[in-house]
Amino acid sequence: MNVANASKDLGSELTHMLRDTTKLTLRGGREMEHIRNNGNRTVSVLLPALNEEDGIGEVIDSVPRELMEKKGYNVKLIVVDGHSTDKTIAIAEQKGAKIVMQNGKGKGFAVRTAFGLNNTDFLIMMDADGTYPCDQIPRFLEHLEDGADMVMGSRMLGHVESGSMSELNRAGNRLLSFLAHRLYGQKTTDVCTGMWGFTKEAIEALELNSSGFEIEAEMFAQAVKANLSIHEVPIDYTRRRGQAKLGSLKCGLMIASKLLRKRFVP
Ligand SMILES: Nc1nc2c(ncn2[C@@H]2O[C@H](COP(=O)(O)OP(=O)(O)OP(=O)(O)O)[C@@H](O)[C@H]2O)c(=O)[nH]1
Ligand SMILES: [Mg+2]
Repeated sequence: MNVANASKDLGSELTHMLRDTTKLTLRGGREMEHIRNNGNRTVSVLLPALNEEDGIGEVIDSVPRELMEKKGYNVKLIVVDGHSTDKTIAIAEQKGAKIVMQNGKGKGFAVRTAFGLNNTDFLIMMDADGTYPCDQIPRFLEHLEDGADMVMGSRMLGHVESGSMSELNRAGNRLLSFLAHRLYGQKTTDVCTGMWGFTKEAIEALELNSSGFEIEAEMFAQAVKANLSIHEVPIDYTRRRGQAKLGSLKCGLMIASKLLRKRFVP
């Protein structure tokens, strides 16, 4: 081995060592923080539900509670119910979830009711119909721990199971996400997503007044206005159990109108 090669090898060895040391320090720091906060960090997993007896049990069972608890989180499972007339509440209660009855009518009212009661450090929200990947909750928490104020799961960056999203909904979502990006200058590929993560402070910063399915667009708009740090995470999307509650065209128009009003009306 000549001198030039030897010094090159030594240089690259040193670079690796330095990188590993930095990693170790970071990891060590994080672990210490987790130990310090063990049992103190609280997370709510929030499921807005209206007549979801076919999916809610499976969704609750799929929340990786043990893993989250092992990581030092205190986990609360909350179902905010829209006055379901089927077995949704009974199933959720039997599975150990806390039931909150929403004020008003519509998903927007449900989310606002639950946000108003939140007292946990983090909150992860997802549909109760079995379409969103519960196993990704820890990844959302990692982003929140790493400095995100709000995390949006993007189905457009993940895999959408055939039959889970109609062509109309897919096209509408693309159009609305494009509109949201152009109006607010913040990239989003899935402004209608149903899987979100928030810090407590982010929830407190969001001023919301939606009653229905325009709530997601409003959360995005208000988060940008409040200068929150928004992370987008790819997620897969699967077929729903039970009946959809969303009427595509009317909801699409309400979402577009919400995005425009929040941008231009003070
Ligand atoms: N509490 C409450 N939950 C609601 C209300 N409307 C819808 N939801 C819930 O909000 C979530 C989203 O509604 P979905 O019907 O799944 O709408 P979507 O996900 O856009 O449509 P799909 O892709 O067909 O599932 C589901 O868990 C519903 O049960 C409501 O008025 N109150
Ligand atoms: Mg759904």
